[in-house]
Amino acid sequence: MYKKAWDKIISARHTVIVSHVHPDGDTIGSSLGLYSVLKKVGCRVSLFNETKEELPKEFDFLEGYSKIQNKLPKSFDLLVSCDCGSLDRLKIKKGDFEIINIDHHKSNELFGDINIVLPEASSAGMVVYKLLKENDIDIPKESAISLYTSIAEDTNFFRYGGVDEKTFEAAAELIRCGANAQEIAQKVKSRQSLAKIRLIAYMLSNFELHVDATIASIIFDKKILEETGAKRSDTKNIISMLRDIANVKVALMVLAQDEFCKISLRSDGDIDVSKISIMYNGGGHKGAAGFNVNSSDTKATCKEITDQIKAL
Ligand SMILES: [Mn+2]
Repeated sequence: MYKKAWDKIISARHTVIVSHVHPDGDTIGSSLGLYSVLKKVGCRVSLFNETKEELPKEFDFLEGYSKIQNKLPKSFDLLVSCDCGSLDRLKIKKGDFEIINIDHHKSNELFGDINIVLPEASSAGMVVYKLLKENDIDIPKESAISLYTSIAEDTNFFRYGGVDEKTFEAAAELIRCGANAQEIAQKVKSRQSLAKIRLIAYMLSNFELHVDATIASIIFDKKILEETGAKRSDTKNIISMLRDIANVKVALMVLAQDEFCKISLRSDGDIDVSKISIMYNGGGHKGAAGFNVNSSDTKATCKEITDQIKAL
């Protein structure tokens, strides 16, 4: 599978690497990690993301970041998706090209002609790393930086359950290839927007607790986003702070969008919150999941999901 995939990638006339909508550090880092290797060996490669305007700024130091476009090139014969569980997450329809699907979501719909889907991998970056290693490919420094970032980001800097010795072996090898752990942590974690910090301040003084303080919830209405100047991408992961409160087992964020609510769930690992997201056609993992609810009533939606968590 790894050899077949690599042969296809290396012999393609024009490859497009695609990251998922509302991109996070894993989808960007894994895409760019592969991009840098292909550039180095002289392949023709483009980068696509449907929601380019939402690219989180903290990853702007990765090679290829500024090359990500929200328009597909006129012709290409291979599409490689990184960290996408379904075609819907790419916003691309099948066409006159082959698809290699690189992912680690257990809910992956195996939409590729070749599917390299490793549910046990802690990040999509790990899957790209494995693909390169299985083919004895030298990892250039720029690629190592992107892959390390992807792995660090999706494991919340090596804190989540999926982290195992393989994760650290890969991280060690990527550092040998030129990634600098301190520099990456500084760039990703210590360049937060003021709007995001103000949103966090709002969250910390307005969250609610339920069921003997085992569930924490926060609602972000449109008004608070306007007041703080925060964008949807600024809300990413901030509810893990509520999950980190002693006694809290599950944290819930309800974010008002135009006609629906975006839900994010984080658990301490004991409760599998992906069971709730599956009911709403969403995706995710045991400790972190997200989905949309077709309602613009944030309060009612918050109650509905809190009841689902209680039932779990
Ligand atoms: Mn991921």
